[in-house]
Amino acid sequence: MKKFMVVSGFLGAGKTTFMLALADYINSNGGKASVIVNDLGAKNLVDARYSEACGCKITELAGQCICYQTENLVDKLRRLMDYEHNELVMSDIPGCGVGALEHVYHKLDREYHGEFELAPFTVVVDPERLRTIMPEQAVLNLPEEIKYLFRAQLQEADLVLLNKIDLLTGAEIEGYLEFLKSFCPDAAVFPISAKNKTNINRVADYIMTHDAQLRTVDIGYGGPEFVAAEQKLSWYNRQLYVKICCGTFDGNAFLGDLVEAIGQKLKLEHCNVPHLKVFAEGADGTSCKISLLGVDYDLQYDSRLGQPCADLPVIINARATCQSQALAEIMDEALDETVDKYNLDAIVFFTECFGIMDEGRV
Ligand SMILES: Nc1nc2c(ncn2[C@@H]2O[C@H](COP(=O)(O)OP(=O)(O)O)[C@@H](O)[C@H]2O)c(=O)[nH]1
Ligand SMILES: [Mg+2]
Repeated sequence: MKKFMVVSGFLGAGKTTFMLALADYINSNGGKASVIVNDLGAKNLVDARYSEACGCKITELAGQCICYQTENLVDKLRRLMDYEHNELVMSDIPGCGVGALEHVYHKLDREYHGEFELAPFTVVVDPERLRTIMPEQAVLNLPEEIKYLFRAQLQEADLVLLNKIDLLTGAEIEGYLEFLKSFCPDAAVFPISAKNKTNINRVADYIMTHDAQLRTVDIGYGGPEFVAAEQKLSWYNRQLYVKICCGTFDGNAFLGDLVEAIGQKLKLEHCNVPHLKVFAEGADGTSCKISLLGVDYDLQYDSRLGQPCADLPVIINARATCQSQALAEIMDEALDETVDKYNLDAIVFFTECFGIMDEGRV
């Protein structure tokens, strides 16, 4: 069997955490599964480095969305399936992405018919963001236009995973499931916690025993609602190196303060950052990964450095609702201030900042 699965879902919904949990479950139970990490921008993005730090052997597919690099995707799938004998290969798409049902599944079905078995098209959902399209119409600090993405992503799903149930009560879970079943009548719906690995076994069984439905869904791809939503988002990727002239510094605290400073500055400018990720690997092989899912939330440490550092290579990825120019300025200011606070020198060796509609990246 050579199954391929796309994992979609909004920024910060838990796609990467879910793929790592599913691969770990399958690999620990006598199977073989592999993860492709897809995002926009140059290589060396946080998800890829963090996945490797978690012990997951991944394949990075950077630059553009997988929707627009089918030949590259197929090369990687052939290697992972024919030479490395994976029975399941999964790939996420950038968290603002929609259209992979047509541009990946239907395209593979048309142009490589029969070569790959397509597993259910899977969409990971963050309950907090889902509330904005539920009857209660929760107001989060996000542009209205973004709701198009939440709806369109769900419309494509064969399998919907209500994630982060560790943060919910039983009654809340029931309420979300009821909504999802009515909104996505053609999809199977499972509640999971990717972080705590709850129900990953049930999802694995479902994926390995079901195929994609290959429905034809009109999500208005490229239309005015699509353009309005995508235009709200900017992408920012930076790699830098910080070092202290003598002694050591607390790398976990430094990175936390850097994320706080970025979040506060964005908030002052009435902007938001649906997903800000920072990653740094220390000399002892331990790493610090921080996620911030919006300026109104607390940052989360997904891992921490094990010892004080003399120097530290850092990767920052932000997916923000902010003009790219303003975002670049905020990033520079936040870095300068935090570096000063810890008496560090910083050498920035790579920065890219682009609006999501630039350069035809989506
Ligand atoms: N509480 C909780 N947090 C989660 C869960 N899954 C993911 N997260 C956190 O949500 C943040 C974003 O997750 P990530 O997998 O990077 O999202 P992605 O952008 O969709 O790939 C990280 O801080 C994760 O630790 C979950 O099941 N429960
Ligand atoms: Mg991710």
